[in-house]
Amino acid sequence: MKGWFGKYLYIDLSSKSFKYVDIPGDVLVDYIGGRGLAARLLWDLNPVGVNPLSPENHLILAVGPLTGFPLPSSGKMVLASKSPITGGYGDGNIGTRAAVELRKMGVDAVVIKGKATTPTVLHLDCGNVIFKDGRDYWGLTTVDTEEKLKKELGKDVAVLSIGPAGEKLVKYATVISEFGRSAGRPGIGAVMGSKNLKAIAIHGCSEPEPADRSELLRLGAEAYRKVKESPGYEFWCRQGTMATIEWSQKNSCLPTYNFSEGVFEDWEGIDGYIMESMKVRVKACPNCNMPCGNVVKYVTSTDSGEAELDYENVAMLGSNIGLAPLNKVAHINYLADIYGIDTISLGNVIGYAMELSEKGILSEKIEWGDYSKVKELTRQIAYREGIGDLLAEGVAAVSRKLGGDALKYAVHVKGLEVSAYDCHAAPGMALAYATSPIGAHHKDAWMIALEVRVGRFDYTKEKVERVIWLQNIRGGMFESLTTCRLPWVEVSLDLEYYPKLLTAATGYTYNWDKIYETANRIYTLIRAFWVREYAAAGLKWSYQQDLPPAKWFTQPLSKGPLKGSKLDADGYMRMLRWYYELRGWDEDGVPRRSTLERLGLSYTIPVLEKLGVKLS
Ligand code: PTT
Ligand code: SF4
Repeated sequence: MKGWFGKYLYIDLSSKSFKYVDIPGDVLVDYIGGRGLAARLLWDLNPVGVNPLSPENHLILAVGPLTGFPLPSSGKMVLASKSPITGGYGDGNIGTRAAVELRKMGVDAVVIKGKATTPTVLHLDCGNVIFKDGRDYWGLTTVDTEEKLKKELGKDVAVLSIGPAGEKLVKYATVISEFGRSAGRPGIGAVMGSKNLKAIAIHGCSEPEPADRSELLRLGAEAYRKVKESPGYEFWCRQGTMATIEWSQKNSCLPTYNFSEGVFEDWEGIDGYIMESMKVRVKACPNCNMPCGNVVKYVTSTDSGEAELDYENVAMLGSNIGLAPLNKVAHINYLADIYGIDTISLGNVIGYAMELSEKGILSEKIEWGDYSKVKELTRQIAYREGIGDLLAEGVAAVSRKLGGDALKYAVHVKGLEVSAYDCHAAPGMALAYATSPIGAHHKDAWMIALEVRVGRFDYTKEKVERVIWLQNIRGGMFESLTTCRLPWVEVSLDLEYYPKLLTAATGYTYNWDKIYETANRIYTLIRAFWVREYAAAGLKWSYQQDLPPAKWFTQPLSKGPLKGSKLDADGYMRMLRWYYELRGWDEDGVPRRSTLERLGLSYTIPVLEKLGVKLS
């Protein structure tokens, strides 16, 4: 089999054993890799209803048939597991040399189960697995862990590690690599922590073999050239995702004061131009020729250092908590990276605590933009000290615990905090958040960009079709290839390259029909996984799980050009029903039997039925 290796590495931390397992060819063709393969492996291997923080939950590291090949931005990988913050499917995508090294281990995925008796570092070395004593590493930050491991194992190893937050099972702890790349918003870092797994150090030596090397190289070289020739290339390399601060402010969707507003009075203090004035260097993921990892040097009256900034980090730790200017935001970003906490959820949780404090629901005084308090809270969350222990559970859990009015201000979907686009005037983006397969995240469908062009207040079927198309391309295709989607999104690299590259890599003909069908399969399988896990927990799946936060329906924007805007509940429900119809799911969002059969997911039917799920 070309393009893929056709096997995964299965590691059991409890018994300190490992084996290689073949993956049937049709599974690879039908799920491609990355997210698709991870979703299939989780369905097959995870015991139904497993506690996400128990040894029986599986952690999956998956690459795809394009990972590591010389083509634009191919140094990405997916980390997936049953999520401790949502109880459903969770994953994240990370750009790091670990992706390339993992592929060179001669596998398409690594699957980890069990729990080590003492803190452990997994050293994956050219096909061999070494269970290294990790006690000297436990308690270290992600930066110190990576530095120490490279000193010990050599700089050829690529490292994925957790910080104190993962060790303390903070529900939105992530996995960090290369001092500022992060993945696994739905608590994948906590899953590692629950397994006593501090880090994974990888060095591989097998080279993947494409089916048609010369065609792959030709297409890759041409695509690299097109990226560089793009009119947007130079500005992208200057600001990267940070240009979005100005764009969001101008379009009134910059999350501000816990998603109460779409504009922030101090936005110029945190925008891409300020970032440029602080920039000291730029980092890139492997095989990328449009680097966007903007590293800045910051100095405040109490702190100084370097941090890698992205739009999401700055919006959530800036405007959403009323914090400016950028040097302060950069330091909080740095703390999140070294502790291994997701910046998006952190900005939500702190913003939520600030709003609850303002409304008198929390007795603790936590004021908007209070830099020292934000630093203290970030540390308390990472180490679960004081109020940090409650906040470490995430917005949904805090709102359930406090009850009453606290529920009105909680901004999340399915338990995952919302990323950085306010949706008071963006029903399509609200639908994208509400139907994202991991809980609220923008990675699957960045609908707001289209809504800004076609109209913010329409609840149309065209928007629903576009949400599904974007989900299938971004969350289905790119997450499974696995390559960065930004060459397409940001510098308009022609999408047509991807089916051609996939065909050249695998020798299997991937046309658009095949890619859409595969993406539909992946989305429906992930939905079946959620329904299965809810049923196993005694909960009935309903359309209520696909609703955006109540706040956007009930509390209109009070300022900015879209003052007075809020979502319309009837319009939203119309869109949700169209969404279900187009996906072939019933009125509660459960896949129909005929849809499961058509997509080759019949194997899910007896499992769901045994749990009492009624399939229409
Ligand atoms: C992603 C989410 C994002 S999305 C950002 S910034 W973004 C935040 N980054 C964090 C960080 O940094 N530190 C931290 N402690 N927490 C963080 N949480 C947030 O995590 C990222 C880039 C970006 S920057 C984006 S949009 C694109 N995302 C891609 C994707 O999802 N898939 C894909 N095929 N290509 C992508 N390309 C872009 O990659 P999660 P990265 Mg990240 C400091 O992981 O869990 O998916 O959440 O991967 O290597 O950092 O690259 O404005
Ligand atoms: Fe990484 Fe940015 Fe390049 Fe994508 S565009 S591969 S996120 S450096």
